Amino acid sequence: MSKLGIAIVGTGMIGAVHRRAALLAGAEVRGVSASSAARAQEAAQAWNIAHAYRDFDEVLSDPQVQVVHVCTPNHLHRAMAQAALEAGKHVICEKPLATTQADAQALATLAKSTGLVATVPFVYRYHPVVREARARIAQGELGPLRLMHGSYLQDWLLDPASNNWRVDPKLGGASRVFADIGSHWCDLVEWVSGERFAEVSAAFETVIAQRAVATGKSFATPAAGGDLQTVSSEDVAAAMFKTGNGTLATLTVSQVSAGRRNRLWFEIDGAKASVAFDQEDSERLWMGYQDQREMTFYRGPGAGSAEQRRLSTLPAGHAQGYAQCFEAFVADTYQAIAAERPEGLPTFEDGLRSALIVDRVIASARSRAWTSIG
Ligand code: SOE
Repeated sequence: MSKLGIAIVGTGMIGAVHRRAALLAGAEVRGVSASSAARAQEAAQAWNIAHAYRDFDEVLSDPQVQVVHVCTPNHLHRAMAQAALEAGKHVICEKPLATTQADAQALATLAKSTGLVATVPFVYRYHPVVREARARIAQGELGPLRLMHGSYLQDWLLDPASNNWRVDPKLGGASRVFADIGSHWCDLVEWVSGERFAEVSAAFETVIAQRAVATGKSFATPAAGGDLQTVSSEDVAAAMFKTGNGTLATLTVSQVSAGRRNRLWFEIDGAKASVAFDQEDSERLWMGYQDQREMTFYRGPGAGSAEQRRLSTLPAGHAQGYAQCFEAFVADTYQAIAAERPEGLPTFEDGLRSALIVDRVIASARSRAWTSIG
């Protein structure tokens, strides 16, 4: 069978993650495209890829490319994903799918009408113990849910000298911390709990009013003493949700919490048991009971739900993490192209759901009122 031909568009940190996952899933990386031909050349050399595309149009007209991986800044997602689908290519588009709900809706509608595979990397769904939590909740092990809570905290924007294209609403969208990482938490908690948020009350704060002007590189810290830029996107956010079942949920999100590098944490409390997951300690799942028992489920292929075992590609005790999640997500996307139906694959429909939540969170933060999610 011939290899699936793919192109990577965007050469920042996440483009490199896509490239590695694509190679491991057996694809042939036909070429790479970037903001300039020179940058594409640089990446092609660093990644050992034969071809650097002149521009995005050359990607679209390459008949060997069946899948386009859109790894560019957020404001480019809509136009690129749309053009790729219209050119008959399957698409993996980085999250957020688009910077507005209307654009995400247009993409989801287009993807559906073409029948092409179109996915969004909500990759934390691919932690094996997250699948375990989902299976246990679905089987009723927690009983009716009483409360959901958690946070997603990072510190890479704590230093006022640090900056990134995500900080600029023209490139990143109207929301920064919520759309960038709060979106992951909401996707994960809705998917694991099986409940959907129906209303929200949210608040945003920009706690660092000015930052050094951003460089073109992902996650780079500019040299101190340069020009300053006024910040309008939020550094921290708090949100209260109520699900359609009436379950209350609270979420705290930050990119300025010292020592918290990528701490996505959630706890779901039910009438019979509670379950908690910490992305930075992702080999285990905690469960607690009222009769003074606690249980730790360790990731591994030898026990637990079918999906937990399927995604445990290494033996227990041989730590898996973010990279394996990404690899499993990309492999499942390619499986879907081969007409399989892998469980829990996040599609443009999930990207649209996320865009709706982000839109409502922004509306609530602006109006200071409980807002329906619909
Ligand atoms: C930066 O905040 C970032 O790379 C996000 O954009 C990712 O989606 C998240 O997985 C890790 O942090």
